[in-house]
Amino acid sequence: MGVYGVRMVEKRGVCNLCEAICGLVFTLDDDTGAITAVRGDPDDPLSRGHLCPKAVALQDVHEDPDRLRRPVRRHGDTWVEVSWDEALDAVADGLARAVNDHGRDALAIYLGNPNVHSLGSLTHGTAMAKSFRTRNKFSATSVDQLPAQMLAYLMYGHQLLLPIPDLDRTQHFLVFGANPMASNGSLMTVPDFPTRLRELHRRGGRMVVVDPRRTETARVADEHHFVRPGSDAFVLLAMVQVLLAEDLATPPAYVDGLDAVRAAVAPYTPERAAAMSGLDADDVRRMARELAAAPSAAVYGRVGVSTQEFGLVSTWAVQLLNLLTGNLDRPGGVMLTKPAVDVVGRSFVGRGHHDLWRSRVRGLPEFGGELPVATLADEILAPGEGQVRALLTVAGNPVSSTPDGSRLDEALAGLDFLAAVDIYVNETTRHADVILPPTSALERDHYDLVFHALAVRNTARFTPALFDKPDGAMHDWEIFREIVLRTQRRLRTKRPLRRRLVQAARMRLSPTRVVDLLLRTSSPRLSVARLRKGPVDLGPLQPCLPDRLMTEDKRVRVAPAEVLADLSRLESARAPQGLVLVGRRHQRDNNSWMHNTTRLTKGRPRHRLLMHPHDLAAHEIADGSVVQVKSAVGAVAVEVQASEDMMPGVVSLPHGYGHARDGVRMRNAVDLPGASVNDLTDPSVLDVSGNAVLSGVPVTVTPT
Ligand SMILES: Nc1nc2c(c(=O)[nH]1)N[C@H]1C(S)=C(S)[C@@H](COP(=O)(O)OP(=O)(O)OC[C@H]3O[C@@H](n4cnc5c(=O)[nH]c(N)nc54)[C@H](O)[C@@H]3O)O[C@H]1N2
Ligand SMILES: Nc1nc2c(c(=O)[nH]1)N[C@H]1C(S)=C(S)[C@@H](COP(=O)(O)OP(=O)(O)OC[C@H]3O[C@@H](n4cnc5c(=O)[nH]c(N)nc54)[C@H](O)[C@@H]3O)O[C@H]1N2
Ligand code: SF4
Ligand SMILES: [Mo]
Repeated sequence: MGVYGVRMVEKRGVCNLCEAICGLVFTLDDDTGAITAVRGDPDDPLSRGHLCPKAVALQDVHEDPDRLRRPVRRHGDTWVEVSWDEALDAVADGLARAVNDHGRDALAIYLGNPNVHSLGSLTHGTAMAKSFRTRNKFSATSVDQLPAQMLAYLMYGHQLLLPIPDLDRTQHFLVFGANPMASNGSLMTVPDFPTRLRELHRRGGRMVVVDPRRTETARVADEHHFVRPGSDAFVLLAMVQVLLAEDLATPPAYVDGLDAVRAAVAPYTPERAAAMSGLDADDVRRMARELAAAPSAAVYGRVGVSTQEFGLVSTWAVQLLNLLTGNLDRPGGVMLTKPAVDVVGRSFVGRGHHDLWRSRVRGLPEFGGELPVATLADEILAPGEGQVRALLTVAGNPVSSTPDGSRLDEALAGLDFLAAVDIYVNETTRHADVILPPTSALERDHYDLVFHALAVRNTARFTPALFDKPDGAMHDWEIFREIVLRTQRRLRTKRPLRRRLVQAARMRLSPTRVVDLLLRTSSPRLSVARLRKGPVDLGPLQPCLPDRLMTEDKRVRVAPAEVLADLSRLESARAPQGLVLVGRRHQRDNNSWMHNTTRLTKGRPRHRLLMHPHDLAAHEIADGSVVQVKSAVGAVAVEVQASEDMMPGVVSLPHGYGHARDGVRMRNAVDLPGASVNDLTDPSVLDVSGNAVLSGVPVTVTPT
């Protein structure tokens, strides 16, 4: 019984918005079923009661009248609700027509970020994507963590063998290009970073941050260094060079290629790093020595390190620092996880492969079956055999999230057919012929297959849907199943009947059933029924190398040829003249969506260009004025804000804004169109992994 005689019930749930995967407790009015409160679950062994403002906004998304609940078809500029049957048939017709008329590669697919946050996407969405057998598969991976996955594949033998900072035990945390105070961590599932950092300080540990902006994380660090965007490789390699030159390296026995590393890093001295990066040579040397001297240390690099011109080399250098200081696989260092459902060990996710085929227009190599999304517009626009004619996007917004979004925006308008599985009309799905909206996150069962495998502690949690599936709604996995079955039926070249039957049977198994089977056959043996009683703590990360390596000889390849070859490109890098642009995230932003919840958007606008006062003065720009920011590919008008937190020479704009195109306001935003930073980022410049370069973009800023 609650207050005023209103009957309240509490239900466990989860926030699937970011990688922290916080366990939640929802309070519901038992009579109306309405959510009356959301709080962090204090009994959750991973998130320990944490939540951020976005969790509360899950309710806003759920209740948002602009969230699509029925499939819609576009008629000119208007959307018409249609039945599921009509919508699914129209999608299958459109996709199959492209394949029948122009071949399999004429159908492209783009998988956006929320796919990794939905159980149904992982169990059924990836199977759907595979079933198309197109070479034109794209995802948010290549605007995010592709260098990390490629390097894990090259060094450790599996794209998801990603060593995770053992944050709860480390004594020294060295962070390059990440802002976990705002992002809550990435490739490091770490709910409640602020408390965990306080604990680190309490046990005498230190955090050092290297970032071109004095971020929320830099502010609470023991030491912060500005770094010129894109120059991390010079700093990181110089640190490796110091470790080796000063005989401070203590690598494990199971590594191959150390001599090649020694030779490769020899030219990268702290003095050279200083000239390129703006850090002090003595600081670089000291940082290397302190790393070697720390009882335990974890070096961590994230979006700022991977979405830049030398993403793969920088990511490699981060791994080398951990490995050479003996911190790989050491408590308090960086460790591999052992989740209840071991997606790596059980081959739920493949090891990866590289360069099995190349993109048609630019000849860019695939990784793990995907091509760099920076070239999606080329594949749509360039005529010829294999041209993309139809596109299916799932939970993505590449017009806002990938480089030169404006060009992609134009390209999408020219497609024969575009279908989207999405809950909003956004900058991308507005071009769709049909949008298929799945149930909301609160209407779905969840078990986190991906982020348990990237977490700072081994735990297992299953959360049943908070609300029943409403009448006339479909779960995402049901939509994927129908797309596969209906499209296959229409294809002229059919796959063998047996394979189709096996596939159909698989697609009929619900995600919860799949997870249950996986849990029951894992060690320790768990089940969905067991986890319905509450989450299970499997303890801190455990040493497991070299056993867990997936290379054939169970040895780490520390000098992959692909990385060494890219050093020649690094050799020719020049420190940029003029201003460069970097991105930023705010705790109350979530990539390109959720700008339509007032709870998250009220207050001062956050989409301004930050610029150092000296730079403003040098360019004769007044604080608060509207400026034009121009790059090689485009220009946007934004308000500028003076900020001492910026490194001089660097300006910062958050991504995910730009919600009005051609004067049309999208339904994923209320009153703050802002400008899209990806109208400035340049798809012609890529990291060798194929990852987009979103950081260190040369720009000019002029008064308007
Ligand atoms: N310049 C610049 N660009 C960036 C970045 C940057 O730092 N700077 N960051 C990059 C990174 S790290 C990422 S991950 C990408 C993200 O880029 P994307 O994945 O392309 O885009 P999101 O903004 O995450 O859009 C997700 C869409 O999914 C929809 N959605 C939400 N929940 C669901 C659901 O449950 N089911 C379905 N079907 N749809 C749903 C939302 O309506 C939204 O339109 O952006 C990248 N782009
Ligand atoms: N609130 C919130 N949380 C999120 C998200 C969100 O949109 N909002 N998105 C989620 C997603 S999809 C992801 S991938 C993660 C990302 O998680 P993080 O990587 O922690 O997030 P960012 O804020 O992008 O941090 C990148 C940092 O790199 C810095 N940087 C830019 N260029 C360089 C460079 O060349 N060198 C160095 N050393 N630093 C550089 C930037 O100033 C920025 O501080 O966050 C996740 N969590
Ligand atoms: S940190 Fe915030 S957005 Fe991320 S999972 Fe937790 S509550 Fe959700
Ligand atoms: Mo991301």
